[in-house]
Parts: sequence; structure tokens; C-alpha cells
Amino acid sequence: MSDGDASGTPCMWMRGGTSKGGFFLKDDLPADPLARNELLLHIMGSPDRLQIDGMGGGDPLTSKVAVIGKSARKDVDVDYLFLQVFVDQANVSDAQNCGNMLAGVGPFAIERGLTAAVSGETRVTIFMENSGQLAVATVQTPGGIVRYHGDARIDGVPGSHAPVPLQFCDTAGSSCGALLPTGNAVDEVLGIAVTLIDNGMPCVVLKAADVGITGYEDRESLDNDDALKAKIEALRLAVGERMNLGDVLEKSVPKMMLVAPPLHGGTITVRSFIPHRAHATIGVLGAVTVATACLIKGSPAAEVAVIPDGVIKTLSVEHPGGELTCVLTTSDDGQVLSAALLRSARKLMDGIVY
Ligand code: NQM
Repeated sequence: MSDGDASGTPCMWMRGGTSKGGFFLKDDLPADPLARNELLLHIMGSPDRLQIDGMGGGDPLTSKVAVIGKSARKDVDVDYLFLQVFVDQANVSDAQNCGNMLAGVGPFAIERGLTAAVSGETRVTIFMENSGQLAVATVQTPGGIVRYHGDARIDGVPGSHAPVPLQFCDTAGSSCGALLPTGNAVDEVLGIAVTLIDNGMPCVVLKAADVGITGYEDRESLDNDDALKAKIEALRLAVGERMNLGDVLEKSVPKMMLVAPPLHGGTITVRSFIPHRAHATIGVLGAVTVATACLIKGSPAAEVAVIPDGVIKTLSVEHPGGELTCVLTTSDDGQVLSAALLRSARKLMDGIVY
């Protein structure tokens, strides 16, 4: 990048859920996607394992960008485009949503005056451009000012913060065109039973035991297991076309979800790969998608899950950093109608990035 970056770019750095990254107004970034991506790679310091020359934290979870603008859509406050800036490749992908960064979108939109706050709590309706779907975030706004501190705790984030409940409707087939893109609850791929599913995040759900692990390993052991990584990457590459995602070699989807019975009274245990590193916890829409897989009869997830009765199901997805509770509202015949879960966000820095 030349000295074109001398004047810098306004941005806010925020934690959203268990992710962290840059939040930009759409109008502050180049309109041309190639120029925008080049600028974002430069800002993050990619490609470089440490991202030492940029703002990224050397981890996919801290190399994320949210681009936000006022929405022209009826009854929608803002449009949100999520961009995954790869750490060690010169690649910026819009092929997935991020439900964690989503938690910062409402507070950012209010702080930047894209939508008005009311005193108390403000509902912000967000169009997720990556998948063309809606989410609603509820932001604490006493006196019309965003409040970040509070008593809500989420696993994977130290301390407590103001709650940001998120609600999703109609997330089925976000990127794959259908909840089950092959039409099957179970497919056999390279000799392993998998569910190919997308309820907000394209995922391959399989039993951890079927790839030779317990499903209770920590992130470091998983990240150091090259044989396991090779096995699940072969599976991932084999299902891209079947999931309507095309060639996924350079894509951040589908995510690989290795499941096992719950250990701590929850619904299921998951170790997720996103897709080349193990997740420290689990993605938001990844969790919604795995929770949905638990409800599909005969699927690998259903075989290990413990499911409560009732049409409103509180499903606790256990992960390496604790658990994430998804509340799924289902129809009488078991279809998932909506999902809700709790996140929090924190404003870390507001200024100019060079
Ligand atoms: O699944 C990581 C994350 C995510 C995505 C990933 C996410 C989601 O934890 O909605 O939030 O799966 O790449 O931020």
C-alpha cells in the first residue's frame, strides 16, 4: 500500500461476542470490493501468521471486519456485511455471516447515528448482507446512550457486560439454499456419516469418534493434530459442491463440527474447525446450526444429543470454553422457526486506522 493510507480510515474496534475486529461505515471504505479488500488486508497486517504489521490478532477470531450502512430496506435499520480477513493468506471472504461480530453492530449503528436510540433498550433490525437474512439485536440504551457494562456473562469472555440478545428468523439455507442442501439427514462421505446443514452457517456435522477423537480435546491439542486436520479437510473439500458452495478450497465455509455426548448436563458437545483452526468456543450461527442438527432424526448429532421436550427448546451447546445456550422455537412437526441467544459487545477503540 502506498502513502494513500496517510489520511487513514475511521473505524471502531470492538469485541462482538467471542470475536473481535474493525467496524467501519460503508461510506468510509472504497466502494470497489477489490480496493476495499486490499485496504482491509493492509489494516489487518495479512498475510502474516502474527499480523504483526497490522491490527489483526493472528487468529481468525480476531481478524474480522463489519461494514455497516443505513438500510434502504423497509423496517430495517442497518445493513451489515461481514468480511473474514484471512490471517496467513491474502484473502478476504464474504462467504459467511458472523453472529458474534453481529453483537457489535447494534451498538455501533447507534453510536454512529445510523439509527436512533430510545431510552431503556433499543431494538436494532439488521439485514445480514452475506446471507440476505434479518436479525434483531436489543441494545441497552439508558438515557439514549449505549451502555456496555452490565451483569451478563458469556463463556469465552472474561467478566460481565451489558446483554445484547440476538434473534434470528428464517436462517435456513443462508448460503446453501436449503437447510439440508442434499435433501438428506445423513450422507456418507469418505466412509463417514455426516449431516450437511445450513441454519445460518454452512456446517458439516459428524461424530468426533468417527474421526478418531473424543470430542472433549482442548483447542491446542486439536490445532496440533495434523492427521485429524488433514482428514476433516478432505471431507470438507469433498462436500463443497454438494452443499452448493462450489470449490471451497479458499473459502471459510463449510465449518466442520465434531460432536459428542454432553459432559456437563447440556445438549451436545462440539469441537468446531473454522475451518482450518479449532474454534476457542463456537460461532453463534454455527451453534444454531448444530443445535438444529440435533433435532434432525437419525443424524449423527441426534444420536449423541440430549434433547428437552416442548416446542421452545433451550439447547446448551458445550464447547472448549464452556457453553452457548440457543433457544430454538420449533413448530409442532419439529421445524426450527427462530433462534435466540445472548451475546455482549464492548467498544475498545474509536479513531483512525492507518
Ligand atoms: O457462526 C467463527 C465466530 C465465528 C462465526 C467462524 C460466528 C457464527 O465465532 O455466527 O460467529 O465460524 O468462523 O465469530
